[in-house]
Amino acid sequence: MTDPIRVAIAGHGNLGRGVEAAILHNPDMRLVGIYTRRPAEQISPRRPDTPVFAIAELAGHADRIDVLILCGGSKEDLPQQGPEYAALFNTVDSFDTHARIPDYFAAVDAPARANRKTALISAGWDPGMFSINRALGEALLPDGETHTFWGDGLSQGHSDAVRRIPGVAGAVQYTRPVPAAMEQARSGSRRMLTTREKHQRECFVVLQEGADAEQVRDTIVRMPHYFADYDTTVNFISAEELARDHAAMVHGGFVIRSGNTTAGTAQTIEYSLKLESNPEFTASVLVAYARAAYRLHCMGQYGAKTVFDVPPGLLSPKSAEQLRAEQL
Ligand code: API
Repeated sequence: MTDPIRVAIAGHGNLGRGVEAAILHNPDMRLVGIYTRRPAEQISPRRPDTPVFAIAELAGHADRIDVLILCGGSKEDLPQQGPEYAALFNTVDSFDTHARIPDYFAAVDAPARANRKTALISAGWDPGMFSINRALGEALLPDGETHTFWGDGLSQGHSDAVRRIPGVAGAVQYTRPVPAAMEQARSGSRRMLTTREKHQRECFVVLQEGADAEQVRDTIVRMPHYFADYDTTVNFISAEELARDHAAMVHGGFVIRSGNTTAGTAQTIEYSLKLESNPEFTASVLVAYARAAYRLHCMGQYGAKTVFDVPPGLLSPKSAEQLRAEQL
């Protein structure tokens, strides 16, 4: 067997912990370090022999790491870390602010290319697996309509965005699909549904002492990209309630493409996910893409890449021959 791919984690929140778990299922990869902003003694790795470092040490460790998985949030961490680390490492991240992906791609592409690194951005399930299924659906059934639904579930991205608001001590956000809209999409309807028609958003927020609840509510509901286009409810709760009632991070959803190949001949494609842990599943996707990013790098394909640029065979630990024999 060839040497394992040396993977490191930058950021040890829910996603970072999920990546640790996912690597344990992939014997061709080895976790060589967890890099964190928190004091190292506060981190207890799943495997006690996993080294923990201060994130500032990353820059000096470029020759020890084949792929760095960036596990920070899209609102504030990745816009800074993505371009910075793409100059030093092959990277994989789950940047998920859809409207900003083109700018983020450009910001990561330049340093990655200049330093002959491969940076796989916006992997996960949406963006990620759902994006692939949207593109596939449209390519296979050009005469049709695509519907994406999320939830009922806890969005990591939206929860992170609320937690960054000054005055917020803790928060979760649930994405609630509107049943009537879901029904309509599932019935094969070709009518375009608006953002507001399809989902509602519900936040549970713990305030810091002295914080102004109305101001926090206002900042949430007006936040562009995250909440402004939706009907959003904000509930204020205690830290105890947050810990007691909102620890499960279930999520999921589906992408449907309904189309016609000839008039009167309807075809439907559906891809759906039911996730008991949103971050653990996202982490599993990131780890498969870490393998692919490393292989692309070995093939001399540098710069920023997205899930659209990765042949599916590169995600699998199996060889092309094995895949042809077993899964074609
Ligand atoms: C939502 C979806 C979730 C996508 C999954 C992932 C996350 O509104 O619930 O943040 O959990 N956009 N990007």
